Amino acid sequence: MSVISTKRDGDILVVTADNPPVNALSAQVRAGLADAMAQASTDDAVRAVVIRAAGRTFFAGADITEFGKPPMEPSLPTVIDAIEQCGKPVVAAIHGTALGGGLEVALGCHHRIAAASAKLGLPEVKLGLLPGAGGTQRLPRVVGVAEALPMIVTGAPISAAKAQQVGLVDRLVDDAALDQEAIAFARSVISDDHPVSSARTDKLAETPPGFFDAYRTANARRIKGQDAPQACIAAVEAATTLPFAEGIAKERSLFKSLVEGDQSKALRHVFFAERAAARIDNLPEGTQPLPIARVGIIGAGTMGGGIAMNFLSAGIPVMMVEREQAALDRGVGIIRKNYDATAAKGRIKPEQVDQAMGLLSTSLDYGDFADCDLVIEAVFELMDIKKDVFGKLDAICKPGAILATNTSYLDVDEIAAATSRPEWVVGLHFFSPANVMRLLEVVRGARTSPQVMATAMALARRIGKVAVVSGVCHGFIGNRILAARTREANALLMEGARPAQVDQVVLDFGFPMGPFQMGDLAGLDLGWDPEKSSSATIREVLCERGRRGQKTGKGFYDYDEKRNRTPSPEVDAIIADFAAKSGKEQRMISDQEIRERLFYPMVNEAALILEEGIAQRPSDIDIVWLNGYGWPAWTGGPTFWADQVGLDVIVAGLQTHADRLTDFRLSPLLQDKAAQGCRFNG
Ligand code: T1G
Repeated sequence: MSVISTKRDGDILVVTADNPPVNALSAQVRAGLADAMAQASTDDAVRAVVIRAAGRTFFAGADITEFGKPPMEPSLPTVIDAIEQCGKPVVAAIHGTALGGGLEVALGCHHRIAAASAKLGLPEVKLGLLPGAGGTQRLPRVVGVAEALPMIVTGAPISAAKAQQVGLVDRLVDDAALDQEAIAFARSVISDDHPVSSARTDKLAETPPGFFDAYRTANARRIKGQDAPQACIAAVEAATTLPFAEGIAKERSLFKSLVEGDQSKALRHVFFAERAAARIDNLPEGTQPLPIARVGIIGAGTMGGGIAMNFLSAGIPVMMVEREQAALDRGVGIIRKNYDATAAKGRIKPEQVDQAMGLLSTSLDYGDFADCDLVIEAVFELMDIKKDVFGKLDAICKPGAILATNTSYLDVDEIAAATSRPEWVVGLHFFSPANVMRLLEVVRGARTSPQVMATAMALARRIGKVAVVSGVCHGFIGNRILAARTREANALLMEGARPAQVDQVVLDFGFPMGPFQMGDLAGLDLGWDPEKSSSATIREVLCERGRRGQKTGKGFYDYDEKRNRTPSPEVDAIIADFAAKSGKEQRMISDQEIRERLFYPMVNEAALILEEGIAQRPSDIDIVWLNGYGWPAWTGGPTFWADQVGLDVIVAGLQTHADRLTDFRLSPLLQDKAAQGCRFNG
């Protein structure tokens, strides 16, 4: 099967790419395109060219698997130059997702026809790169800098309609009519009077003065610490200051430095890790997911309502049950409010809100779960309550219904044992806010059947979640590693560090928040019982003093009416007093020690999780922390970052701090890998 084929349609040469699954621009595809353009240029009977793709999409970009390997000719820029300088009109027929190098190929064409459902984008920045085949120089000339820069710096695709509106696409057509419309369009632009020169229009003159500095300032926080967005801005700015050829040279040199850098290696790791996470190891051949047509949810609180929205937005009917009407009404109100807020931002249409809300049924009677294919409980995080709920569900739900718990810590096997159908019990650990956070831990009980696992993973994809399989342990993958960090953060306070210093180390690492800022945001009184509180921990003392977090205007920090946080002398005194009573000497602690004491135990916990078979592969742990806890993606996640630091360095650091670490057991797997000079990720 040839990845590039050509066919004459009268005086039009139709060039078709066929390189499943996404027509990535591999070396073979590039060579085929180059040959086709040579054929078009030299054959006088050819008056115009259409470039199209078979399968689900136009070229979805360069072949990411080629990065990091010796480059193979012809390069993509060379192929695109051949298209642009063909001397005859070349028309791109775009369907699916024209992304990265795929859109750059289309930009080298003289015209672009798009199916109405197509999307177009330059997502290279998400891989720690920039469009390296002319995109930073051609796109601004076609659509103007104001439209081009956000597309390149955010990597977000635009719809075909928006592409037409900004001049990126000449014509929108019905999906089914794309091929013939593209050929007809090509025929319509054939002209003897003016052979095609370069396709480039030039909207650069529209660039407002000071545009780039204003953009840098407005986006400083969002792109802090990341090489690719900064390079994207520099490349597009070069388009406005340099002749085309020099701008291309600037783009190439920036691309070269990015592709060889650690941040792009990390982000390419994340790209493949996210796809690997969807795979369930050792799934028996032929295991098929079950159809899920109706979902039941117990609990209309923050979690229950957020979970419900995932299914409603995916067009899956939901039956939501609460114990009291008031709680049910409140829950429905929150769902509607969330949808209305999203619609107000223009992210969904009002009719989509009505459509989603129309799929929601409510009841006070568990009996209404009888026809559900899946029921998810989001009740109070107490084992006795969970077991009681599952006992009831077991009696009510139809045979073959899946019973899922949203527990974030508890033993899924113990919950499953409360039913007569442990094979049908699974953990679906959503992260709050459940309608926003992409991560879903799919917790496989000892008895959970492969078909239930396959169904849960397929459903996760259907509702737009990034799902990771976890085994059963306290806290599964994410929260177990979080607990390791929290233990050390608290220990560091007792030894003399202050909340703001610890948080700043985590912020400097690239997280959006530090552990104590997170605690204040979530509320320090989560799980705190005033009746039983006995000043046993700093957190209890803070709660007893009314310092329960942002919601009370003070927690580890003091908050003003705009919720700006400032370190609190009262908290420092509480910590010092608590440490003194505990006989802990206070000392100055360096940021480096804080960094090692927070992150190295997390890596060790990741190794223990792998040893115990809780996670299927190291990169799954990265996906959990990237999508559930804000680990900066440009460092790849805990295991990829550990590989970059060196496992030997991490083991040595853990041994240095061993006598200060809390509840610590050095992972034999980590030790062995370090001793053998191995990495987590191959
Ligand atoms: N190269 C190689 N393989 C790719 C690929 C690519 N560009 N895109 C997808 N795949 C594989 C993917 O690993 C998976 O493999 C299968 O295809 C299906 O993908 C010079 C330098 C197109 C929106 O960043 O966003 O161009 O797991 O599961 O959910 O300036 O794939 O089945 O073995 O994601 O339907 C820029 C990346 C590259 C687009 C489809 N392009 N791809 O999503 O399927 S850099 C991108 C996607 C570049 C130029 C620069 C998505 C998709 P497997 P999938 P999907």
